[in-house]
Amino acid sequence: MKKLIGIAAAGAMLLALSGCAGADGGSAAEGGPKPLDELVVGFAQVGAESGWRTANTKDIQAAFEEAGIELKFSDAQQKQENQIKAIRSYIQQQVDVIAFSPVVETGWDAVLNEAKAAGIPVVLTDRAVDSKDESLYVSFLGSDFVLEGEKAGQWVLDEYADTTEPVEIIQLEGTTGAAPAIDRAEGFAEVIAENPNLEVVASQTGDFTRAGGKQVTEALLKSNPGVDLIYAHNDDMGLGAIEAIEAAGLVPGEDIKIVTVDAVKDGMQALADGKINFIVECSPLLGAQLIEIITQVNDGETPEKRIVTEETTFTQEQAIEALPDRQY
Ligand code: GYE
Repeated sequence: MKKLIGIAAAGAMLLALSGCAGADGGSAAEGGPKPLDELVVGFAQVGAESGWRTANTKDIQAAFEEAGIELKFSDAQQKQENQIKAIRSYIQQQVDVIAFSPVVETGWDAVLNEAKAAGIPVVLTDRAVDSKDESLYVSFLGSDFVLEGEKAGQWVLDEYADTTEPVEIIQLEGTTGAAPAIDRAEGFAEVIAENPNLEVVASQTGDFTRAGGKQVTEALLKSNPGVDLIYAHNDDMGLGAIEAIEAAGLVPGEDIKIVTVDAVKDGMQALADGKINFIVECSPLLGAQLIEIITQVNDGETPEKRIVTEETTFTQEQAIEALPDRQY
């Protein structure tokens, strides 16, 4: 028994001495915490597909600047292969921490195992990965997308509470396979199922872009002339839908109601103007919290595994009130 304890203690000591940054919990790099101005973080961003993403990138870059931590930043143009390449290059450069927002949920295990083997902790920001092995990342910071979908669904449920007629809904989905597209569809479907009159008659991806939202809406308006409401997984696709609706000679917000997610400035303006009817907020301001996680990892502390962003919803009146102070 004594011997066993001795071996265990020796093992623990060895681990402590090696200072090996286990991806899980991630102790600091060898020799204890580094001064912040010596830390290097690689960030693999999704792209620049939306107003949300632009605001997110700006906020992250500003937070690093303020903290005095070096940021290596890459834009994957919404392609998983580009993100994987960027992560591999960060591993090769032996950065201290890798952070990324996975464009889709699946297909990350191989590269995340490479990061783990190299002793580089990984932080997920904004979007989740669909991996059974939670030791592949130290923390996931971002919104509860299912809840966002539920909030959108709840507004629709309330809006049509007294309707006895069928309500035709078009859903503009985000990027196929992306966590926010999957979860926002799921939360919405669950809630509107309470009223059998509410029916999603068509659902297609607009890839979270304005152009995508416009193009899909143009086509779907032709095949679904009786549509009552559009649920767009982000503001940009909703803004594209507005263009398509107006081009078809209809009035957005009246002839066809629109519900979106994000609450970026352009979306909020359209809500204030009555062209969008309701927005569920999704905050892109993740920079400060990301710095906090990185600092904890550097200090050898274990950050929270899941940090959920706090968010609200906006009606037209609330948008008018909030717009003057909106940062993004
Ligand atoms: O809602 C959308 C962006 O992942 C939460 O991605 C993010 C989503 C956001 O393109 O506008």
